Amino acid sequence: MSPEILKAAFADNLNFAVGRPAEIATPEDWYQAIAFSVRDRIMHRWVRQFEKRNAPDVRQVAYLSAEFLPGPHLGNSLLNLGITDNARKALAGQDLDLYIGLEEEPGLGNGGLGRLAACYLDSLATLCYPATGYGIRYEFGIFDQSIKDGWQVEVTDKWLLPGNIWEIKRPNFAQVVKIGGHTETYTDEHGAFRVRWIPDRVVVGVPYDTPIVGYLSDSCVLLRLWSAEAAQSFDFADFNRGDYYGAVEEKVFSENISKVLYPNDEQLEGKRLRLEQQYFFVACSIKDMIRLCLRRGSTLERFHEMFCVQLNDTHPAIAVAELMRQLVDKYAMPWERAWDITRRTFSYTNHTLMPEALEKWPLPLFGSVLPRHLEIIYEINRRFLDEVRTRFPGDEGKIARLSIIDESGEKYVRMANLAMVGSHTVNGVAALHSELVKTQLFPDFHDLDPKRFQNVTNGVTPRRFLGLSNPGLTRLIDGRIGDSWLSNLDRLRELEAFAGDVGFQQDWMRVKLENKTRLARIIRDRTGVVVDPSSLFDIQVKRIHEYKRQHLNVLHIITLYQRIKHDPRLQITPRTFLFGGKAAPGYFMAKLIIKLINSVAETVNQDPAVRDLIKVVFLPDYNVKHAQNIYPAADLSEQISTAGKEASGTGNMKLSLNGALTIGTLDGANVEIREEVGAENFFLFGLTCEQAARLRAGGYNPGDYCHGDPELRGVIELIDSGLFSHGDRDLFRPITAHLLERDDYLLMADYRPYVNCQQEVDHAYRDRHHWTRMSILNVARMGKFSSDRAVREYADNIWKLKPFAPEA
Ligand code: H53
Repeated sequence: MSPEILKAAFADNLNFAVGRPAEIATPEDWYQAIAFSVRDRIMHRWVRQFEKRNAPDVRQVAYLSAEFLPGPHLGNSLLNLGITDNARKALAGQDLDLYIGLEEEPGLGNGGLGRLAACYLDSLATLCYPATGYGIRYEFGIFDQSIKDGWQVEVTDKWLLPGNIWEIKRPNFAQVVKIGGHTETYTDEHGAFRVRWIPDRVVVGVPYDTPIVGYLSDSCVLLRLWSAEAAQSFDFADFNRGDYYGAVEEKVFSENISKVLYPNDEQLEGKRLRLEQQYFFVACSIKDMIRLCLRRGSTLERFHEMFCVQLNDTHPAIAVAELMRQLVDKYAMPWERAWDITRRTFSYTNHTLMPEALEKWPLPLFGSVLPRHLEIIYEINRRFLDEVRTRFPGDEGKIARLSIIDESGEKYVRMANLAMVGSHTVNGVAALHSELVKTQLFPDFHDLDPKRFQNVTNGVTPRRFLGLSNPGLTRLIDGRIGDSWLSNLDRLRELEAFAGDVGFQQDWMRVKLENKTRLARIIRDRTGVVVDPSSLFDIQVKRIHEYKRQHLNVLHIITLYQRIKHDPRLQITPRTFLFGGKAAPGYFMAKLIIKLINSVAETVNQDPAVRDLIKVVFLPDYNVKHAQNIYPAADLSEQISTAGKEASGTGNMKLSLNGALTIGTLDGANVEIREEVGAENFFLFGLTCEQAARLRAGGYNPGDYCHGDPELRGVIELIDSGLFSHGDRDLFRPITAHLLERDDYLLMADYRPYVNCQQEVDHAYRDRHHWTRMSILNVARMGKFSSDRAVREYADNIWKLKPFAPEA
């Protein structure tokens, strides 16, 4: 696509789509004109693929996810189309990056899980797999975070306010969804006993389609997000009676379903609306697949040959019961046949071992929203438990644990058990996690059928997280090994040959310094804190959660502060500690940790005795867009969760891919990152998962660690002294008391090994050539963590999916 053609396209769209002549066009107008031009090119590919996608023998994957976090589209689509440079030329002197930066991101997810879904769409498109991502078009995505007086303040997200050029509304594919009510039995015209669901209300799901273009691949996948609308805009009976508000109520009520994303990451919220959201998008998606299957002339007997459906965590697990309902109630298929098709259709990814994240719904709530599904789940469960009883006669404990219904106290529907029973395969998201899924989470299911368990270690797209975010490093790598590595990340290995090359190391350091200088400017503009780009950038960006242990990082910062105060001549490697991440609005401890970080920052940054040796920054509103500026500037990546708690992590991969060295525990994918990059290029500390379990089993007493370590005691006392809280000795007491009395996440036990390991980091950074060599080797050995590898594993081992043949 030549610059001239693009120039003409931009001018056309400015005139005819945006309606603003160039003389008066604002940067927002230009953004829109460029975005329309890019969308046209994506649509061209999408339309060209039509026949391939609709060929009778094409099987496709439907990726069902309550969250997608794609990030801004424009920059990435230009990159994937291979037209960034020509777009720049076409704009002759105008600032393309300014326009790219204007785009609001769709924050339709909380963190790792939603971003993973977006990376997988990028890879599915790049590798030419036929795929659709199905989800919810939340009107309000994840809240924007601002910081007031050190506390997190949530501000509503308004991503749709400027309009969304990338989506196309498809009212002709709308689906009607039932909710609530009751069921009744009847006899059909053939004399068969049947059940029908009489709902309380119906809602219409309208799909909005966003095509996602692959990297230099000629291929697109579809992101189809459902928006809830009222079945009728007004209830005319009420309206005619003059009850205007009553008439509008129904509309508002219906539209509530897709109104707002629940802002909890890994914490279940047993709210009716959340269950309705889950059912809403699942029901629309399953019906959409049935429509497509029938339209292609296939019978539903072959549904599982046309579609494989991946359940991204338990949020869409109700799909198992919904497909059964459709096949049995609507299409009158015998139960056994329907169950066979269902089991062959679904596979389930587990993303967490945290008990508070495992979804379960109180039976009365579930029954009042989905009365027919509850009956179907009882029947699935009855048949399943009969099988279990024949294999393990008399083992009532096992039966209770395997049952989809938790009957130990108040009764619940366990969504993970439903997903397990209804899927042919379950996978964890990192090698360690997948082992723990077998041994800790689902040991009884594993006994029953070990073959069903697989591992697919997560991956991230190198296009967005290196090609787009870090153009300096991308150019440097291109210069040494050519440019095809972005679609074949294993080729980064070729960089190993240059790890000891002093000239290359210098270039590498220069790029890192440029990235840090850019981030320093952003930090200054957004927080007012001035940081030195030549200091070590020590970065922890992720959701705020006690298990991720941002407060362990803070304990280290206070340790250094204390040391500097005690010894005014102390020399340490100057460091900038950078934090970013949102806390769930109802998660008190996480919000207090944010306040603690900001309070320590305020004290440390202003204290002249610190001599600028350490700076602490909390960068507000961590999201995909901001992450793209942060990863390239990191020297050190903090991956310090309690072993056994982080399922995988993906930020760990993005940071290492950008040349940060990791300080981390043997948790999640850290284990595999360390295996790949080499133990000598990774700063390991802390208890292993087994050691942690043993410690807990032996009666863990966190207070002993504190009292036995004067430096740690000093740190806790300093927090309790009110030094960081303007004399308020109680403000942070919930944190310190928890650490001394319970310490669920073993910070006290891991403190000393962590602080000592940080000392090694401090020494290592002084030898900049050696550090840079390690950094190069980290990048060179990250090939495994491409989402292309992960998606191929899903396609080959779970979905049995073939890519489209390349264009002739
Ligand atoms: O999923 C990521 C993992 C990460 C895990 C995260 C996650 C959520 O973001 C939300 C819910 C959930 O159950 C898990 O915490 O470790 O990398 C993608 O697999």
